[in-house]
Amino acid sequence: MTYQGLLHRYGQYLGLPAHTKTITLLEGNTPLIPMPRLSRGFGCELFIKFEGLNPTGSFKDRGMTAAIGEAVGRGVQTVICASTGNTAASAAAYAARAGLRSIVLIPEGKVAAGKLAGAIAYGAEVIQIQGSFDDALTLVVEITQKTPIALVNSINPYRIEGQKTSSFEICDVLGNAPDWLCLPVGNAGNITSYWAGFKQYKKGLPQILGVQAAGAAPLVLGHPVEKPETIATAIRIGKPARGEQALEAAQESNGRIIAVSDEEILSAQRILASEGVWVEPASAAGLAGLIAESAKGSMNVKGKKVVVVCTGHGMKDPSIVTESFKSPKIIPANYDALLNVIGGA
Ligand code: AN7
Repeated sequence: MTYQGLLHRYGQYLGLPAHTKTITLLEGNTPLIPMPRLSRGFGCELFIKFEGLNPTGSFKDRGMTAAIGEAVGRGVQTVICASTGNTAASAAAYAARAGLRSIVLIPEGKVAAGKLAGAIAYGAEVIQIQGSFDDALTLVVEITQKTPIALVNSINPYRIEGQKTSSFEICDVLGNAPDWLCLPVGNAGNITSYWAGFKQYKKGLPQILGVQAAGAAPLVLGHPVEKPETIATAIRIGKPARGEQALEAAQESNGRIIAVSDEEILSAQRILASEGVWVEPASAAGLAGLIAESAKGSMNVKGKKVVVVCTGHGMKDPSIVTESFKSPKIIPANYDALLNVIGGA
């Protein structure tokens, strides 16, 4: 039978109320891409779980099919979220699918072009906040406590349920859990979901490496960051809602949460692209973390299976790439000019 989406495939493993409706864009079922060159470099078997290939270009669709389906089932008419961009686009798409009104709050000027455009295209009411993601989250929590508007940030437990499905898929493809799972950490919903999913699926447990951006690393510093800053705007978050659970996941799995610089993130983004996988900056943090830890000798992955989760597609944030390159050369439309500019084969 053709693929029918995550609730159809894994619904029996998810703690969702009976009233949950199936609102799907056939999310999930993303490829686990072998990376032969990177594998040789590390002496391990490395795979990218490419979550950028979900319908709206990020892993958020896994949680949104569950959260929006639940909201529709209990008669909700309007949903709201705070977002660094990907949650906004995903909420907007699933709300559109379900015929709901969606409102998204984003930090002014700090959302990548592909995400903002997505949210607008899917018909969300987009509101910019003169403040951070954390300020926006505080506002949506308050309004959903005082009105019937439903919250679809990952504080919503059904988001976590839906996002567990990625760990199930990894186990189903590999036969078992990998030895290590490396992923970016922002508001800390995803690391919480993976750990819950691996524990539930009983196909072994990976060690988890959670990676924050150095300018937005509350879980590494041990305190909230008032003014988070990073080019990886997706994870520009100073007060993660599920910070405690993220630390628990790292500790219980015998892994850790570390921080990497923006330069390390951009370098990892280039490395992935050089093997044909273009991800947005935040999504390269997992690989940046793996590179940093291996270089320090504090993570031995020799002969191990390592999955690096790439959470969002490169097309979400085109300007980060185009702005760091010189504009393509312009030549007259003739053969000699072409030959001259390419200088032979
Ligand atoms: C590409 O969209 O928080 O640790 O509002 O977009 O579960 O928050 C996005 C987060 C990693 C971090 N990679 O995941 C939002 C938002 C990408 C992301 C994360 C995000 P969490």
